[in-house]
Amino acid sequence: MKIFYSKNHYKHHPDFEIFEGGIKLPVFDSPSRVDSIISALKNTQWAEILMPENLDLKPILEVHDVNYVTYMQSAFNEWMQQGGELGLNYQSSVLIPASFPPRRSHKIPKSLFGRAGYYTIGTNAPIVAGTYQAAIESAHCAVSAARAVSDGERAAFALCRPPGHHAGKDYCGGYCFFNNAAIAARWLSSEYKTAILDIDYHAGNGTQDIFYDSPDVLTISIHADPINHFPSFMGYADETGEKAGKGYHRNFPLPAGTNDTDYLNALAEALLIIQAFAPSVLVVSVGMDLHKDDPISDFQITTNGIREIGYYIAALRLPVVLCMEGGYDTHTLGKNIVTLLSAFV
Ligand code: SP5
Ligand code: ZN
Repeated sequence: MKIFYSKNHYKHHPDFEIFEGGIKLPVFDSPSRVDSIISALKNTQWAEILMPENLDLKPILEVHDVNYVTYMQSAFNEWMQQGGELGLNYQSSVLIPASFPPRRSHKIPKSLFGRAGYYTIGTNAPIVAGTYQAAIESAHCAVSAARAVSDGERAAFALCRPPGHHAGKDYCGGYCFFNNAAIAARWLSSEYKTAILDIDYHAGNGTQDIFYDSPDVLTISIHADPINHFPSFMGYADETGEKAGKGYHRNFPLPAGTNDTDYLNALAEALLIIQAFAPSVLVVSVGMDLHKDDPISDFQITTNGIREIGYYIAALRLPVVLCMEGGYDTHTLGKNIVTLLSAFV
């Protein structure tokens, strides 16, 4: 299986993120996550590890607002200048906004801090010097995997870091900057009927948002109930799309303690909806934070459950583009990814 991955992911390495109460924690989305996956893949007989193609901004701008992309490109340099003026030790700092727009506001301020708030949904998407480059190459991994599948591969894996599914058309959040899976799906959808299945522990709010009024790409997310978990404001069962997209989005919020059987029942229901849509290609947002050992998950999914999830998805007999999202237990992450991908080999 072709695996697309860029070493430049490590250039995105903020030291901390901010949790509720202003608590600074070491980032969960650490570069070592990718090391865990790469070393597990290298121990298989089937992983062919490749660099992504350089596809410039074009496929990214098919999904993201040009002013948001421009903000992402310049934000850290602006922060270095302004942080300097404020007397901060900017070399070791990260850009995290502190003010966010009120409901109904669509004003985009000129100040860096105003724009940072406008283009960000929370304090868990810190920007450092290499964030933009890493995020661009992460998106290129997704499009490269899409192209491999378009060229006839049964499945390809985009080892994206930073992840993507919390990023919307014009916002970052939840460790995500560009929505890799949405970019791959939009790229594929010009030629193929495309569906996205999101199995990350968190609701794929960015993906939901991007395709919410579109009947072209069916989007389905299975996740922890947002009533208790990030991203809190989207991912509820009654959100099914709007306008022409009505009926083309579905959410499956699941309770704390969800085990393999519970999860596979929800997945089977989701897969029936995908079969009824009859896509010719499937993009999967692969978050391994659904595993029982993940530090920010309260599901009870085992590695055997993850194997079954792979078999269930593979049984659709569709070409599949798998994009890495979350998953923060570096001890099990590599093994779980290899277990899932094995279903497609
Ligand atoms: C891609 C992905 O998996 N992003 C996940 C982002 C989760 N961010 C956590 C936000 C912090 C919420 N506070 C949790 C309190 C836990 N007791
Ligand atoms: Zn997640």
